[in-house]
Amino acid sequence: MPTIDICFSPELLPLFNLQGRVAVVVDVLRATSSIVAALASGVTHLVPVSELAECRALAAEGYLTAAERDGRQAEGVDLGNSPFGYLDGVVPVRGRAVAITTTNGTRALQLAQTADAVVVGAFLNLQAVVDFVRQQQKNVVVVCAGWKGQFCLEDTLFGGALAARLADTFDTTASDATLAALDLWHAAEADVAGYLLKSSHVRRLNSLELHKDMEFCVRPDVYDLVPLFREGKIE
Ligand code: 3SL
Repeated sequence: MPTIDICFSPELLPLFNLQGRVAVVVDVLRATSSIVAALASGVTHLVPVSELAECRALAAEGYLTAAERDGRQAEGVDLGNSPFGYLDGVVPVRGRAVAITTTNGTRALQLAQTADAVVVGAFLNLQAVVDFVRQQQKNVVVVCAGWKGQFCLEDTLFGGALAARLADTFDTTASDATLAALDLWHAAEADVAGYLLKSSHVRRLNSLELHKDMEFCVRPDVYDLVPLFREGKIE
C-alpha cells in the first residue's frame, strides 16, 4: 500500500527523498489556491519564479505578472496573490500566461521539482488531487509551503484532509507527521474557516483586509483540475 507523508516546511525537504514519489505542494493561503483559480479562469500556464525582477522581466515576453511579498501586491506588476485577481475580471486573464512569484508558495514548488510528479494542491481542487494520486499508486509527500520556513496550520490541515480522503487505499500511519495532520484535520473539519481564525497567516491577511480570500481558499472541491508543475511551467 502506498504511503502519504507530510513535510511541514520547505526547510525540512532535504530530509525527504522525492524521487519515485508524487509531491503535492500546498500553500492554501494563498499561492496554490490562486494558481488553481488562475487555470480555472482560462490562464494557459504559469511560470513560478523566485525573484521580483525575474517576474517583471517576463512582461516583455508577453506574460502577465503576479507578485506578492508579505501578503501585499508588489509594485509594478499586474496582479497580486489573491484568487479573486483571476476571477473578478478586472485584469483579463483568459488566454494569457502568468509569471508568478510569492513569498513561500513558488519557492516550495521549485524545491519539490525532484519528485516524479509535482502537483499543485489546494482545498479548491482537493478531490481532483485525491483522484490523481490514487491513479498514480506512488508514495505521496505533501509539501507545505509554510511561512518563511515555519510550520503553518492551514497547509497542515490540507495535508490532513488529503490523508483522510486517501485513508482507504493509502497507509496514513507510517509517519507521525501524517498522524498529527489527521488529528488536526479532525479537530478543524467541522468549521475550517472558524478554526483558522487563530492562525498567524489568517491574522496577517485579516490585518490587510483579506478575510474573504481565506473564506474562499478553504472551500473544498470547487474546481476539478490538477495543475502539474513540469519543465518550468504549471499547466
Ligand atoms: O507565501 C506565499 O506564497 C503567499 O501565498 C502568501 S500570501 O497569502 O499571498 O500572503
